[in-house]
Amino acid sequence: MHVHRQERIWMTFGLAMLVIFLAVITTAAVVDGFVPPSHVQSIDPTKVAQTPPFDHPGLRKVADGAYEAYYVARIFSFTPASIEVPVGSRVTFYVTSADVEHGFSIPETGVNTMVTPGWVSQVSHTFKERGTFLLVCNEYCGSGHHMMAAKVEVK
Ligand SMILES: [Cu+2]
Repeated sequence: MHVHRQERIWMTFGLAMLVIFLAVITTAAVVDGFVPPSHVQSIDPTKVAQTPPFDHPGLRKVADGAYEAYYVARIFSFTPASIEVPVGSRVTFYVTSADVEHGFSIPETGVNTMVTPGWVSQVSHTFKERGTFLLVCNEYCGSGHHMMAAKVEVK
């Protein structure tokens, strides 16, 4: 079979690019410990209900004005469904999924992260205004996705 010289050049170029891209991705994965952004802690997604602190999700006070909130996302709800913090509180959210990919977003606050099974997402926010903040899933996760919400009460 005769392959035209220019065609051979472009096939070689394409193949070389493929090899370079695979080498870069493999190097990033192996050498740099490639993980999704902000997801530094891993968890067995099949054992979320038995893994502390996600076996008892909820709000923990760590200091005056500082809280940690542990959430489990699963189709189609967040646990806890509601938390209440004093105005001015800094809340660090730790979120994991017990099933599929979810989102974790509190509009108008900058709290917005993906929730990937096997990983613990972490995001912090200081609530400077009183009110009821809606917490929603913003990654389509199935037929009940639009009902997947919780709330943060700032009093
Ligand atoms: Cu969803």
